[in-house]
Amino acid sequence: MSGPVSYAKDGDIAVISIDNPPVNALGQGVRQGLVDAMDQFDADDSAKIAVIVGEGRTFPAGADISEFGKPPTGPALPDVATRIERATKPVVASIHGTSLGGGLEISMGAHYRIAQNTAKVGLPEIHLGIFPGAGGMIRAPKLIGFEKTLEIVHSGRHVKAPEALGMGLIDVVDESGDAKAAGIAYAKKLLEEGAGVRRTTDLPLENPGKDWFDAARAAAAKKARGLMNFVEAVNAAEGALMPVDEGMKHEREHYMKCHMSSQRAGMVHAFFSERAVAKVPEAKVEPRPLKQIGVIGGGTMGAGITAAALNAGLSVVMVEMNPEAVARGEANLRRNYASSVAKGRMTQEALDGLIASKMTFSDDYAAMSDCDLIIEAVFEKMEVKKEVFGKIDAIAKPGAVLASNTSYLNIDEIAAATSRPQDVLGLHFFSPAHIMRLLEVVVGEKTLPEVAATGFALGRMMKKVAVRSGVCDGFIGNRILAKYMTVANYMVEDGASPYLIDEAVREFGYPMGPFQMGDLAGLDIGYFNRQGKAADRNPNVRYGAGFLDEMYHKGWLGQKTEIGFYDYAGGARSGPPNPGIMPLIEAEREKLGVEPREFTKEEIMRRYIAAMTNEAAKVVGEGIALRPLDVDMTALFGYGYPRWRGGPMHYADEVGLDKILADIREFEKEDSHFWTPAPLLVQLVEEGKKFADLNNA
Ligand code: T1G
Repeated sequence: MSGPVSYAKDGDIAVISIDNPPVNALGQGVRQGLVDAMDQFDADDSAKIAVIVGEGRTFPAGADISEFGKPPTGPALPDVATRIERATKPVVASIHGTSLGGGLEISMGAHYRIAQNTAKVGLPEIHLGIFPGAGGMIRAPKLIGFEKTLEIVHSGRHVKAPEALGMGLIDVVDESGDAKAAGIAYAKKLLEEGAGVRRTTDLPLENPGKDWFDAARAAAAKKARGLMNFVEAVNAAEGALMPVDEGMKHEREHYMKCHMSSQRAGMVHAFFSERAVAKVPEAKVEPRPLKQIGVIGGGTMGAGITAAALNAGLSVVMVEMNPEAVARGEANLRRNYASSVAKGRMTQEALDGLIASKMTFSDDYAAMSDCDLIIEAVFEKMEVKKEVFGKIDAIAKPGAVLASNTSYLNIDEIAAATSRPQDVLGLHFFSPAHIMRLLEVVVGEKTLPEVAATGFALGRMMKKVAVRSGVCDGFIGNRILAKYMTVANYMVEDGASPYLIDEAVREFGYPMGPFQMGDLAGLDIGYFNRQGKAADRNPNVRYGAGFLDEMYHKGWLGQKTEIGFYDYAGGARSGPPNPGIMPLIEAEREKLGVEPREFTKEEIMRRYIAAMTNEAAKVVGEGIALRPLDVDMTALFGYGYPRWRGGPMHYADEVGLDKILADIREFEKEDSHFWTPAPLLVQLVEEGKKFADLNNA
């Protein structure tokens, strides 16, 4: 037998090995190979028992996701699991590494399961917009019951072998580190004991009743955040109570609804893109070593970056202006761990120990002279940044990487304030920096590849999704954000209520709307930003922020003042609309001479998406983002874009670039300054291409 599955003998034991690196995904060749191996095993009279094992680092980690969306090729995975189960002699699955999704489903098709104690098993399909669809919803309940099945399916978590043993998902845990030898030894033991075929689907299963399933559906719908697979998984699980063939068919029907959905396409795009963002030109360059970093500023951002660095195992020197500010910085840092301590995830002693062993606090820049990387998180003003970088330049050791956490300022200009612009880059963290996954690595004109590589290395250590960005106002994320926020403001002036806009954006799948987000971030930030740019403002460009300036002057800054677009009386995190907002907006419309008109939620989203897509296309066209997928991951991990829509560029492909361009051209008639079509968008439409074509280039 050739191909990724081999059939060998160890005495009267058939050893069926899967060899499809890197993760032994169950692609067509593996599926066919397993069916052939089962046929050979059944026909092989000298074989009394079979062991299925993965070569290399793991048992199969699931279906081959890269086949999704392509025409299906047989045999189908559910039939493979069933073929294994229907073997006429016992079959053992010997698991090491990760047995996930379809990998666990074929293990459950086997009659016995042994796992290395370091192995992890799970059904993570929920993260791909689907649920286990190769008999997993039929067999798992028979092994561990409905409740636990839904818990591991809905969480998608990796279950460590000892826990899986306790649940009954596997039969034996082995510590030898050799899955093949352990599988063979277990098979021998089973033969000696006279163990026979033990089909999972033959096991008895108690019906918890319709009310139980209805309650499970209601609970799943709550967790789903717009995804259909949560409830469909519960529907499929009911198939476990049916005769096996009928149950498998039932599971398949519900599974295919998810598999064929755009939600699945979005989630799979996110899976691959999350990994592809790391594939940057600098990825092959050796980064500089990182052990100790310096953080300038102990405010929200600096304390968040410090916590992220500590969690990554780094030592940190935090520098503030004076002893009082240093004390506040330490308090801010400790506050980042408060909920971990309160919830018992970390003891107070462990936190004190971490801070004592890894932290240095100082009000003197010289304390950072031995740091491998120094990052500033000070006030967002060019003069301030330049002064800080001049001071860093004076004390940093040769070869230290100098980073700015600015969210929009020009990195090249900041770098020019030092004698070593080649060592300077932007590391744009998102607040709270120890929680938010996105890190924009901003590569300046003179930044050396090894310096950029060090930024990515820091991202990896911190488990961030690091996206490479070029230099422009706002980089990838904030530059695009500025455009869709502006269009939201324009719509408010033209007649839409901010509450309707927030609702439309939430219904699209964002956790909050743009005005809720403004309240959360603080409306003074936008105000100062507008003030800073006032001198350069093009008078032909519509302003659109008059009502926001009015709010600033009234002190309605959002959550921090307990009133903004919404009322946060008593420090609440959400609240009813501020009754003063609509009169304020109406007065502004009157001042501007605007006759307000009706907006539907659909129209709101058309404009919102058009603004987002157009700016994103400019960001890609200008080479600020390497590929459309880099924009998608920025939006997902930094801006709350719904993962199941894949990202703004993936979604634009799905809507149709021609449709979006037609919208932009229609809006351009009203305001040609704001709505200039992106050259890349025009080009792609003319060539009949999609953004996805640029990802694959
Ligand atoms: N299919 C295709 N490629 C895969 C893959 C898969 N299932 N899993 C990983 N890869 C690629 C990945 O893109 C990367 O490629 C390389 O392998 C290493 O991955 C019917 C239908 C196993 C825990 O959801 O969670 O079964 O970037 O960098 O950090 O019910 O990969 O090197 O080119 O992530 O060591 C269910 C998905 C499938 C598991 C390893 N299974 N994989 O993590 O390495 S759906 C999953 C993972 C299913 C049935 C349904 C992780 C991992 P490249 P990596 P890692």
